[in-house]
Amino acid sequence: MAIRFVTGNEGKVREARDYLEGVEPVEQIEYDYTEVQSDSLEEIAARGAREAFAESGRDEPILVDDAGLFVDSLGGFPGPYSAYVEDTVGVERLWRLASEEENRRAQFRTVLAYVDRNGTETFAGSVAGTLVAPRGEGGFGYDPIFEYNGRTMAEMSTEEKNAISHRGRALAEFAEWYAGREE
Ligand code: ITT
Ligand code: NA
Repeated sequence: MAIRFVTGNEGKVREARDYLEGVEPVEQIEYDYTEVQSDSLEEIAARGAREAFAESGRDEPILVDDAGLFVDSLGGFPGPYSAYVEDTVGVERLWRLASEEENRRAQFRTVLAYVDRNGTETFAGSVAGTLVAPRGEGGFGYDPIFEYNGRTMAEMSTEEKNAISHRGRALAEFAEWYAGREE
């Protein structure tokens, strides 16, 4: 059964489709679930997915992805507030702020929440990298300033990014569980 991915972010959909090709079709739907004020990506994703599943009144599985960039020198900021910070401050200015610190380490983290009639499952993925001045045209969001093994995530194809990214790792966990689940 097609998985309905609740997100307004085309980049997330592209990555999920690329990863889950041959597993299950991914359909993007827009639903404005309540984004609870929480420091926990897990809680935000799980509550959003449950709400979307219940509100839809349909027996079709729902997937939600809540992600963030956690900058070491900024005490994990912007973390769960990454979308808000991208919209207000912007990626370039966040880089300038981080560049004033000697420690340029950061993590991307994501939690995928999957809900169907049997309940909720969550899958987390993270990747550590280094913040750099923006480079590359691919990816989305903070990808141009996040370097992993010499390349920014915006310098990688979708497949290359999925092979090492937070989302790719969470999708791998999800796909493994999904293949073995009992319906
Ligand atoms: P939805 O909530 O509609 O899924 P969103 O873009 O608002 O989309 P989040 O709430 O998860 O997503 O916000 C995460 C923020 O981190 C947002 O600014 C994204 O652009 C950014 N982000 C998430 N995953 C990323 C990735 O793989 N690479 C770069 N930036 C990413
Ligand atoms: Na969001």
